Amino acid sequence: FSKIKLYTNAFVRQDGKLLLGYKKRGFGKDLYNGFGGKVEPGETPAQAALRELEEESGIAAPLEHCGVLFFVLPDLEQAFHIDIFRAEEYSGAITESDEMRPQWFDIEPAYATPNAKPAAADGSPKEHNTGLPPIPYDQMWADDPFWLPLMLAGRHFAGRADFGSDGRLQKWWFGAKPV
Ligand code: 6U4
Ligand code: NA
Ligand code: NA
Repeated sequence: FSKIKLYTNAFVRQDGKLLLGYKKRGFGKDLYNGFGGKVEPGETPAQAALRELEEESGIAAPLEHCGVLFFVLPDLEQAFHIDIFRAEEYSGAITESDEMRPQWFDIEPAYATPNAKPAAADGSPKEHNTGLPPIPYDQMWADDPFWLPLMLAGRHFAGRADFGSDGRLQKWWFGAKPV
């Protein structure tokens, strides 16, 4: 590949819940994700992250940079560099946009680990404090379970994911910076 396209993705959490958006059109349609998009010419990634968050969810937040992801797709002369941002507070009214339908999910620590299916000792589903659904990893990009738990744990992280022509993850690496 010859080009690196810059994107952003922003995640807002508050009181044990995480705000995601259901993507209604375009790239990643029908998947839940943070709010973000292309970094436009003349913008820094931090500026783009604030703009995209506002455009797609209606809110403003004190975003902090917390990670970098690098995606490689087959048959494309480009790779995607995504700066990930997080915030623990926001202002404004959460508003559905043409592109995203915002929805809160429960950040239950046990659910924040991929493949963990928390259950009480008697096998019944674990109760959530918020009454919200758990993070919908099965309706998110395939790489998300590898790094979202790092973000939720407050770590700084980086990773690379290579997707095959079947749309599945072929090869990946994700890691957190030492604390
Ligand atoms: P336009 O063309 O302006 O509507 P724009 O909003 O700039 O698009 P969009 O919505 O295509 O960009 O952005 C894609 C979003 O998806 C970015 O936030 C990055 C994110 N993304 C892309 N690949 C991803 C992946 N494999 N895992 C992930 N997020 C990904 O978690
Ligand atoms: Na977008
Ligand atoms: Na955009």
